[in-house]
Amino acid sequence: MQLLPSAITSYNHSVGFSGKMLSLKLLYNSPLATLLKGWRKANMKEDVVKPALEDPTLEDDPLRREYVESIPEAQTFRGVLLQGYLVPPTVLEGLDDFEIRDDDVFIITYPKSGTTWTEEIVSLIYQGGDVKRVEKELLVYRVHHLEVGRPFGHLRYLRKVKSPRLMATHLPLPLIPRQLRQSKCKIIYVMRNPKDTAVSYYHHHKMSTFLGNTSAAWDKFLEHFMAGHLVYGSWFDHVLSYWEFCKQHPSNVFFLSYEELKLDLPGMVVRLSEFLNRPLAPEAVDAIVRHCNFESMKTNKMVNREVLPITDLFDMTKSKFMRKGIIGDWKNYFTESQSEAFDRLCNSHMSGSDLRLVFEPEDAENLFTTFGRIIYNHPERTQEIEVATEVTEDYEGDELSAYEPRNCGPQAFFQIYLQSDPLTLYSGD
Ligand code: PPS
Repeated sequence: MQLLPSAITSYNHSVGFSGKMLSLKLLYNSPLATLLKGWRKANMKEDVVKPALEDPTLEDDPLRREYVESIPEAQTFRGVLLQGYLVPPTVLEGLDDFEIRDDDVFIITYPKSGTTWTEEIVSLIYQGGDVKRVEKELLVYRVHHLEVGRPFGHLRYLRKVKSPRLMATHLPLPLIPRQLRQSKCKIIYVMRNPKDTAVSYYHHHKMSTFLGNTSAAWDKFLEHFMAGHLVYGSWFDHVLSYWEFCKQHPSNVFFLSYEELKLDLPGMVVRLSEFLNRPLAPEAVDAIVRHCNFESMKTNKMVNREVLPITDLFDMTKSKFMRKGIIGDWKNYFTESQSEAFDRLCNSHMSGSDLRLVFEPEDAENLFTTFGRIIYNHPERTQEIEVATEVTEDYEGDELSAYEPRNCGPQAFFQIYLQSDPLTLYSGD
């Protein structure tokens, strides 16, 4: 995952390596690693972190078992599947009590939803848009990752990072530190439509050593995605619980979508900077937009994973990290019947939610032109809902009716708002 380089570079600092000298396989397959594994296993707190293959329910679920077996050192953290490489169980065990500072900023995502993009934007917002201040420093040194880190002392390292700490995690809501669940700092949650997320994650599995460099066919991978088998769990659980959380903590949680970044990068940079109380001059916004468009990020070695102090983290012959960067690539992968089955799954998961999913670039554009956002969100929420309601009345249907079966219209927003507890939404709980 995007998080891993941070771990490697942190580890590199800690052990004094420089250059491409580390190897994941070496780290995890040396005699020392075997000893360490034995020690950890003996010291694991029961019921918090477990070797995933010891889950007895896998016996009755050969499809899930097949996936779990493909992930090196797979583990579960309070029931959610995580990769084993560079996610130390000791870190996971200490996360609940990890102290959050009021001026921390957390970027939270399901993998492949636009994490790196948002990290680079936020990092630049904190540099006032001064691109020179980030062009020689790997992103992983600027945005620190919560659960993925050096084999020893990762949490200690995070505690020492100077404020304001920019941080990131892929962990689902019930697993993040308690004080983060209490919304003690600013959180940016980024969502991407699940069909494109699945395609991007599919390629990520192929290229990533820590995900087993799988050669699984797309059809099989999609089955795993739809069943919620993948590392970091079900997309629906992840997104829906954070969406409810956002509505309960509107001033501290900004819910953003990948599609919105694609459709209006300057507008989203401004909104993010205002949310973070770091307003930018127009020239600074322009600089960030130029720096963060896909073509720039694709060739930017500070973010594109081509420069990493480890030799076998990614196999870039299988896929590039900055792969396509578009809305709607899913159409090149989903068959018609897969797409229909996926829509049915979405409808069943999303039927109680007012959160909108947009799969077609044209739909995204229409919504964006109409409402100014795809997602309703504080602080403009009230105003947007007013606008949305007016537009609905004028509309007589067509564009909006496409969303009504999913109960995602503006009226549904009122029905659902503040009714549910995001933590209980999570089926893994
Ligand atoms: S990770 O590994 O979870 O951190 O990956 P993440 O960074 O969340 O997502 C990677 C996808 O985001 C795309 N990306 C971008 N798209 C458009 N513009 C910009 N600037 C940009 N930066 C990253 C990246 O290409 C991956 O998507 P796919 O669809 O695979 O191309």
